[in-house]
Amino acid sequence: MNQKVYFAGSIRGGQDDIQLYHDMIEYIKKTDIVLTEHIGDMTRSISEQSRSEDALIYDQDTSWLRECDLVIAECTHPSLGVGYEMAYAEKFNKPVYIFYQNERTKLSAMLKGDPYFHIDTYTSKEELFQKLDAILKAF
Ligand code: 6IA
Repeated sequence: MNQKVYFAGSIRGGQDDIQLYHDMIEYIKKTDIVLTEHIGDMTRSISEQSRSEDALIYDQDTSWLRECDLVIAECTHPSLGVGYEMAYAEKFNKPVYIFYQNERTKLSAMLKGDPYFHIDTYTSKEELFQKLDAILKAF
């Protein structure tokens, strides 16, 4: 209840799963706080930002990663930024829960091979939400 969740999902890596991110964020928000709601915002464009805008995004996101209680990432769609965030969260000892759809992707060995991360697969949104419930209840 009221844990600060950093939700991570692909943006420039590709937004094929933006509806899924949106639904996950809305689900988590029923009981907890999502610091990164923009990930599921279907109204904003990902047109190239300037380097200074990128620096602001980096500063804000890394600050939220240091502030959050836990990280939840949907990693079916590969993203350099999400991979970076996973390593950054580990550096600050934040609990990291990674979900992906096994039939759609081969998760990077750099995530799968790191015993620090809690990694799980799912095949339906219902199953995913049940798994989210179990995590959020434990906090
Ligand atoms: O390399 P990627 O862009 O796929 O990296 C995605 C990850 O980086 C997400 O989990 C975000 O936390 C972070 N990120 C990447 N771009 C942005 C961004 N752009 N704003 C905030 N965090 C970002 C501007 C807003 C966008 C919705 C258009």
